[in-house]
Amino acid sequence: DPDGGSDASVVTKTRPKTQRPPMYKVMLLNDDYTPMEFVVHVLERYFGMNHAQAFEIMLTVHKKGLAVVGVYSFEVAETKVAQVMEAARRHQHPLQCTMEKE
Ligand code: TYC
Repeated sequence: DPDGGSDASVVTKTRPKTQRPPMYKVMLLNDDYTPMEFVVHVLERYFGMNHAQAFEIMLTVHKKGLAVVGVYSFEVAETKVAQVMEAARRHQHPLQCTMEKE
């Protein structure tokens, strides 16, 4: 500083934005007809839950109307939704599974 004044020293650290892929919530919706045990089975089979976890989440959906059952990349979320909807169709249950960007 040629004038002898005091320079305020401010250190700015740049933090490069790291790109993370968007994540998607997979949700199960309640209905009046799908048997509770079928929902528990779906949660065990496609979402890797143990029986106690699956039962708990099923009850949450039953009471609250819906619940997030997992968060995945787009492709994985799409596959989970398709698997659940196909299992519901095969068994002729009206169970609905949807995904939404987090
Ligand atoms: N409400 C259903 C019943 O009483 C059970 C159920 C739970 C259905 C969760 C769908 O996503 C669901 N048989």
